[in-house]
Amino acid sequence: MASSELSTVSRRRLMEAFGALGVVGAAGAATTMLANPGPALASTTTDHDHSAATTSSAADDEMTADEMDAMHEAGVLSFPAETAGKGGELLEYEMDGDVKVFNLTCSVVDWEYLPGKTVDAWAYNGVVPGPQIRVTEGDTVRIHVKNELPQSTAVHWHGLRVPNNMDGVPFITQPPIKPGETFTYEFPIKEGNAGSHMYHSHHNAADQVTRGLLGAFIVEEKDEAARYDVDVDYTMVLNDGPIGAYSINGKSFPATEPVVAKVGQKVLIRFMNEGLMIHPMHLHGFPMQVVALDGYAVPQPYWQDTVNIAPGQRVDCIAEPDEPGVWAFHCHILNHAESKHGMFGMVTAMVVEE
Ligand SMILES: [Cu+2]
Repeated sequence: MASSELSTVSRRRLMEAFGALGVVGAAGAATTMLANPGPALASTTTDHDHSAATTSSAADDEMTADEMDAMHEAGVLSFPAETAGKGGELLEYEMDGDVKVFNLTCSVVDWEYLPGKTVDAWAYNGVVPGPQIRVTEGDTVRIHVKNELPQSTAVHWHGLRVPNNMDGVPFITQPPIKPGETFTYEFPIKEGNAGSHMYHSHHNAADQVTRGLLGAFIVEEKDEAARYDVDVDYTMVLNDGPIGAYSINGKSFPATEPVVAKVGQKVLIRFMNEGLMIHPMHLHGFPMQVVALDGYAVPQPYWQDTVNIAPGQRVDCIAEPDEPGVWAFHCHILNHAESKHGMFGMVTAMVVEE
């Protein structure tokens, strides 16, 4: 399903759900929202850029309850708000003999993380997160990394068991990839290294990664019977920093994408934290079974409704929704998710249909 199609369909479903719940307070609001979806609403009725959201001001303190409610409502009703650009789509490759050949170009792009709000993101192939690399144990990959940034860079394959000289750390395992240069990584994907991994800059990384040089690198088991048996396979890359302060897959609420599932389905969430802070992700409605940490199956899966993901960690969880509805799904460090102006940042929803 194309992303724009998903976004449109989900907005209609959400409006139906909100209507059924009596959430739409102002008379005719639902009709208005449907006629004038997301972006215009979000940019004209309220300011969802909460980069400094945790600070209070006299103006905030003077807000009436109705004014505050109106800002909260406008944010929710514009979800999922449309923005340009979608990261994390599968990266295509070409075969050279038995080798899967990928191309990544690092450059600075205008990235719209909220309707009408853009930031100079540092991106792989123009998107945040970078495109998802998905391969199989036993493959050999070759990845050409072209640097069009104003700084040097290098790519670390986080969680992958690569030969030392492919590890992507300037001055430890390779020279930095200078502006204008291309560096080629090539390594076999070892058996036993299946799981949810990542790739990101390992040069001036606190800056380069949080600006957007990050992506998912997923390795499937060679044995198909050993792979996850799920209906939805969703990767959720968390980040904090220049892109809207707090983001999920490169977007801030209400421009985040809902996870859509049906009652009874198994929903795999691959949490990945590329930010500088911990993010305890809380799913309303039902717990998630933690099945793997950093790509390795846990000896005994366990249930949580709030899954803490530290920087660098990946946590694979399977939820089995049993109640339909729109279920909030957010970081539970509450000032990563909500201010007086409404929800923002690290917030999305799981939309469960009958
Ligand atoms: Cu958080």
